[in-house]
Amino acid sequence: MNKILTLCVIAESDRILLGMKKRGFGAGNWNGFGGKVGAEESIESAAKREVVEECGLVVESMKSMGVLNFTFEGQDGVLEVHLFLVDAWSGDMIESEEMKPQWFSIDEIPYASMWPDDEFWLPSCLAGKQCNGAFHFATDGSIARQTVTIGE
Ligand code: 6OG
Repeated sequence: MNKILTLCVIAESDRILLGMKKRGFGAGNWNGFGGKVGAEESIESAAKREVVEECGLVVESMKSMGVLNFTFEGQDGVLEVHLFLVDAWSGDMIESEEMKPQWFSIDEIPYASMWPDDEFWLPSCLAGKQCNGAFHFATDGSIARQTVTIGE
């Protein structure tokens, strides 16, 4: 069964907000904010809901940046992750049960503590380029195969 998820990258010209995932899938990694799209909601409203739930910020403006498909050796199904770049928000940042948010300089993105696919698309996403791709993960968590297409 395919699962549809969202991933929001919250960024200004020189810094990016990442969250340390405290529990569940990807715990111990810094990542953008997002999660599963509910049966009754649009992908965009799920993306905004996940951001406010996970770090307290209200998305005021975001741009659709592409879709990343993830598959895992020995597991059925595809994680279809819809990517958004958030460039305007309001509200106060909070730590949630799921995520501890922290700003990082664009020059000091902690790729060593992030999903290994991020380095292949995040710089382009931050530069405003569309990112579409597919990553197949081996059982040891490394990337076995990948295709990434970077647009304008
Ligand atoms: P929950 O299942 O906890 O949301 N996600 C990934 N993000 C990156 N960068 N790489 C991956 O490689 C990912 N797999 C999932 C989607 C999980 C959150 O983590 C993202 C969601 O934002 C495998 O609700």
